[in-house]
Amino acid sequence: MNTFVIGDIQGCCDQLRQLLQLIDKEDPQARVLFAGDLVNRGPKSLETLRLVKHMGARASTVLGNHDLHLLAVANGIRPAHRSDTLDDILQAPDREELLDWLRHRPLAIVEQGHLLIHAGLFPQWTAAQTLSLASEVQDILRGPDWLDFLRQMYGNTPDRWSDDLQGVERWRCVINALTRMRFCSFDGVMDFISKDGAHGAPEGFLPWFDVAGRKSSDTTVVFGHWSTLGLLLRPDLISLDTGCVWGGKLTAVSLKNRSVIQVDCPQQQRP
Ligand SMILES: [Mn+2]
Repeated sequence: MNTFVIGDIQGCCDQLRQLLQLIDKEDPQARVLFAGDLVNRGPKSLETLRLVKHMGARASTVLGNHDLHLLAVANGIRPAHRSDTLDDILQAPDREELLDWLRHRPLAIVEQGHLLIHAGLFPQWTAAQTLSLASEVQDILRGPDWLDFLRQMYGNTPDRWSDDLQGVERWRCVINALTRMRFCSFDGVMDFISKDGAHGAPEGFLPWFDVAGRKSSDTTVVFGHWSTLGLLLRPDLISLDTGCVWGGKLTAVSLKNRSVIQVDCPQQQRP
């Protein structure tokens, strides 16, 4: 069976439908994985959420920072941002069902030997440790105290991993890496400022996946989140965010043979 992974959709549901049609032509049974950020900034977040949820067991998605932002805004924990396009979800009759479904999505998935996350990993994490840490935070998001955690989730510290971190600091560090990280220093400090491409690293930082000795390098890591990096296909990496919402493309890559399917997208937002 073939599995396709799809990058950040951000509410560009028309392009998602086009892409799914092209995938169906290749293999109507194919499984579909999403790298997160299903919603926000694009025009049709509600339709996108409904579509992916409706795909049921055929599809899986990991949570991205925009998906978490939706949960925070819907619960009055974060103010809506000027460029947010989440109102259609917030006013939908099925909003609670959709938000509840979203909250139960994982932060990391392993499939066919590939590790799927939204953004990045610390260099000292193995693939197995990443899954285990993701599962700790998933349990919190799915548990009775999830709103308490969401209230304390935002913040840029601690910005380096330690196995000794406990409680909220531990979970915040994990979720920031998995859903926000782009650059990391040689000794494992996350940067939260630069959104540039691989050559725009702040002094002393480099793309998280190029840190020497990265312990997850024996597993192919698949991720989105980084539109200025674009499509990157390496033996150890698949980077999928090709800037759909910014007028780039929406991309699917086959995990079986790495064939690439892309749909052109009209510009919905200005950087
Ligand atoms: Mn993102």
